[in-house]
Amino acid sequence: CSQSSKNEKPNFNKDITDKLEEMAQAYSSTNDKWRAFGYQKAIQQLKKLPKHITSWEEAVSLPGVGKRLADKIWEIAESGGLRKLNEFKSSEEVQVISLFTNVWGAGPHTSRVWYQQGFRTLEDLHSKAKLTHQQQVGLKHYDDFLDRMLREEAAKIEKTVCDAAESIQPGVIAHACGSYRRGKATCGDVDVLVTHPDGKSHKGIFSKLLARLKEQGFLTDDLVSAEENGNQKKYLGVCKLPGDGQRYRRLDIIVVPYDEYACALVYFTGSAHFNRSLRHLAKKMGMSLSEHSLNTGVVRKGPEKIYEGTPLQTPTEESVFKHLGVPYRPPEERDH
Ligand code: DCP
Ligand code: MG
Ligand code: MN
Repeated sequence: CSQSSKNEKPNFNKDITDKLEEMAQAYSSTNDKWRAFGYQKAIQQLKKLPKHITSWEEAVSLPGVGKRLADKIWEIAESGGLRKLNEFKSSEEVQVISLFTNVWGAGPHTSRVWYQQGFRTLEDLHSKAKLTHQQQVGLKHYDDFLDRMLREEAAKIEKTVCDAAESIQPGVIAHACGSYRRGKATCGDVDVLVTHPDGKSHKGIFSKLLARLKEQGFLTDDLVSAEENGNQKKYLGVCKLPGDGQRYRRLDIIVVPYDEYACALVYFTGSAHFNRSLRHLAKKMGMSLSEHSLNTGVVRKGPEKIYEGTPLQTPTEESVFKHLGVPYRPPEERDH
């Protein structure tokens, strides 16, 4: 869906901006927003240049680029590498903070605070850190949550949820979206989208479905037990298939009204990158796309929406693509 990238100018300094991008990434992972911001500004300047950087002086003359950043730009231009980046990536701080940000429910801010409090290992977090409920669950299942499951296992999880939903409300529609629907060989979690074609029976399903799955011992921990988003309800939790040697897996369940189904299906199928491209496209056409609807006649003033427009009829995914004036893309082709 990256039609817009065709119109983008070529980047003659990609070797440099790629490395600086990594630096910015590393700084934002340690929550050093100002440094990350400085790098981003330099990257923007470099991308605008009509040719590759040829001297240190040229680098330092760019707006927002000081002597130390110019040194780095010139080091990459000359040698192709950046020693500081390698040192930084192997530094204890970056290693520990990335260990901590992999705890579900801990972001870069919390991870940095833990580092500053002197914690260095998961055992330190377990015994000394003040953890939220989510972080406790995240820590307990640290290895399982980082492990991606095969799509065959995701299919079994999908079936467990679908069978329970069908037993509560016959005629229900329940499908795994996300990476599973995109046909990926492995999945980080399972995202089951639930609706009912009669337009009203979805309402009673959410809490009964969760209660049923807990009764079965299938759901083991809640991360977010009920998040209301307009007429949609979302559950984030943990499940485990019956039998020996099964691992704990992340499961998301989203219940939506039938008139929002197609937009929700597009959204939860993703990828996140593909969704951004579609939203960008909608915006260019004076529309706006969300997990709820595709609206037309949207009025924006700068980045702000001053009139949110009116929802178009979107009975199917195909209709969403059609309104946006792009050919239908099957889920397997929505990774970019
Ligand atoms: N999504 C999005 N923007 C985000 C997060 C999610 O548009 N910031 C949408 C697109 C995703 C879908 O929700 O495909 C499901 O989110 P997941 O985080 O479960 O991502 P995937 O299922 O695509 O990948 P994974 O296999 O890692 O779960
Ligand atoms: Mg997923
Ligand atoms: Mn998910």
